[in-house]
Amino acid sequence: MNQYFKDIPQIKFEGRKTDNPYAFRYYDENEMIGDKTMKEWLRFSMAYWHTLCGTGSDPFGAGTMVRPWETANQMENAKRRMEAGFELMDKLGIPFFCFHDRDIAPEGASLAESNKNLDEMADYAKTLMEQTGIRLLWGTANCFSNPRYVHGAATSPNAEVFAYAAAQVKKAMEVTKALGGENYVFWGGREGYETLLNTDMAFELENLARFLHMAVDYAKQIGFTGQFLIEPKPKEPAKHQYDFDTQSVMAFLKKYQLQDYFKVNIEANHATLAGHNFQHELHFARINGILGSIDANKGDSMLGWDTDQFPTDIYDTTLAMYEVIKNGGLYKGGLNFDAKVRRASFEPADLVYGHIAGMDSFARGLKVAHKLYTDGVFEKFIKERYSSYEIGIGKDILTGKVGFAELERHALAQSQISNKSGRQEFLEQILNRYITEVE
Ligand code: XUL
Ligand code: CO
Repeated sequence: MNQYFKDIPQIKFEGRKTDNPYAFRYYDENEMIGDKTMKEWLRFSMAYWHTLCGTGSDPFGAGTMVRPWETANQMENAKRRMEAGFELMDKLGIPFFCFHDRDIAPEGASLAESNKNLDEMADYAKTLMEQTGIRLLWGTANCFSNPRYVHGAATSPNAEVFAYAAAQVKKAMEVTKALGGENYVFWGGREGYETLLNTDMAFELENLARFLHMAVDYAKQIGFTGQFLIEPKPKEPAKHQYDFDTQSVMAFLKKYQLQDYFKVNIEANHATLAGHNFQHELHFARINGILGSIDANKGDSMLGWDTDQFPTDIYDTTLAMYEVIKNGGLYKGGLNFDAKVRRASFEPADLVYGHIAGMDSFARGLKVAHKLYTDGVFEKFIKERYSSYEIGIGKDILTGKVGFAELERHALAQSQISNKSGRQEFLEQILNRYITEVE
């Protein structure tokens, strides 16, 4: 495949000393890190929407992206885009991709025509997947761009919209299954609200649960065994999004008996919009057994919206991979670059640089995190920090031997409590040392 990125060579691992901008300095897909190769740990994926459909337009100006494969005829354009996408993934050695139904095929004048376009493009994707060995990490339905979704999809007050969204998700699930997708994602694009003056929140949440139960039923019906994922995001496009963060998604799943069927797809920039950091969201998901997959990107601490930048912050990638390692890997999930090159990075080569930067940042993060983990740096400290629960009154609390009355007796008998330092700065210094020194 060498049609649209003719100037770009196959990107290979060349190590830290290389000056070649078209090479990996850290990502060596075959390098063993513990019991898995880098490729197995990281399971990189290209996000079809940003990389192939992004134009660079913003509220102040038109698109800037130079994409030599774009052409006027819609279906022809969809095919050329797809070829460009597979060529790019192939050259970068990216093993997976993710898409929305409307990314790969244009919406038609009717639902039937949209479905027909989607089938045609899914067939073409299958051919290119067979040719390259590239696989589908997840599929999803875009139930937010078309104006019909102005008030939401499953949470729209209009039952006709609920029905249309169901039909769209049904089809997207079928296509995901046909392409061997390992997961299916629900990002609640317009599932939220602007004002309670016109919103029945209780009813909307029930409808969202109804919709997701229907999806679970349909997956069983067609034998789709991929993992269902909800992607939390606190705001944008709606002021209040129902899937605010992992903790609220979990409460929702439990309340509506959906917890056995869904995990979360955590996006770094969504975590920061929710006032958390990336590691917090991953950690919370992991300790609750619902860490499914990752949308790998980063935000900008100066900007309050979803900037979807390529992830290049080694602190973030290290601490994210620390959680992935503690999770035993991502299983069916992967690291999907839900990231777009900046408006001013408009050449096709920038797509290559963006992905190389993201892949190397995560590869580096993986190496550092694995060393931190195997050296037990934080584990040992944390264990010691809670060691008062291993003996005496702490042990009695854990074994249920004592209640308030016994604890009051114990507290009254103590003359002084002594605490130990949390040593945050000391630990941050150790993290710095690992980030800069690990080979
Ligand atoms: C939006 C977002 C989506 C989902 C898939 O912020 O992240 O692209 O990842 O619908
Ligand atoms: Co995302």
